[in-house]
Amino acid sequence: MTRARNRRGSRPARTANRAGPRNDAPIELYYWPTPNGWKISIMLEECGLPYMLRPVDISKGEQFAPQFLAISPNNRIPAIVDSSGPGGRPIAVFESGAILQYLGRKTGKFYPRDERARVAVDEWLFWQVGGLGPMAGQAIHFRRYAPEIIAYAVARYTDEVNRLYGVMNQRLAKREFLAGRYSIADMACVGWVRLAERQGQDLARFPHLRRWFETIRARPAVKRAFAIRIEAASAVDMHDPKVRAVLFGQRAR
Ligand SMILES: N[C@@H](CCC(=O)N[C@@H](CS)C(=O)NCC(=O)O)C(=O)O
Repeated sequence: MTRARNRRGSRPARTANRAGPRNDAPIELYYWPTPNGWKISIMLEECGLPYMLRPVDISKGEQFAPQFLAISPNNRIPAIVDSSGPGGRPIAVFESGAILQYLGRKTGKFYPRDERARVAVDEWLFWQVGGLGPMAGQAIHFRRYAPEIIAYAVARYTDEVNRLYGVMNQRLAKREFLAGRYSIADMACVGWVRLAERQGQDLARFPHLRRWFETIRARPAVKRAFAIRIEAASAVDMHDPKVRAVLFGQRAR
């Protein structure tokens, strides 16, 4: 893994209080600037939680490093390590949806406690991790990275993402945010909508979705999360055979 970077500046490492020592150590975010990575940087910024970036250069295969696999056995970012986990002991969490729910429970923010409201957030969160993310990912793959243009695959994934954008657009016609109030479900989706063009989608055709996107993009925390630059990521060439060999054609190890 590449050099860690302190995102939120330094804070007093520990503050004693009557309940005993409090651990203010930053949450470690194993990160690469992609729609799945952004979900968690957005949530950490929104919650004002101190965190430290641990960039994982997925173009170089750092996601297969044994230290990373111990945290994220699916060799995917994002993952977090929270040294002040349940019972005051460290916890590692992988899968973006699980991380968002964990941080929502930990902070009591953007993940309502009321059961009806929570079910609505869970519905849209699972809709994203099981639908929008994988379909948009495939659309981008077949439109930009496949070694040959396979018309059927391009149409299939572009159409499916189009359908999913339509579902969001309709939902947002009557609500400000996907689950009513701004929540982790919106944070899960916004990074994918940010890349609409790469998925062959035109936001002008989805006015409610566009309004939602502009509203979220204007939030200071989201601006900060989207502004994080990882130089090595900007330099990745997806046509480089070495990068392609790492990212594509992965099989069981
Ligand atoms: N279901 C996972 C998906 C995560 C994912 O696909 N991460 C990508 C970056 S967006 C990754 O780490 N790719 C590394 C690889 O393909 O080896 C989640 O929601 O956390």
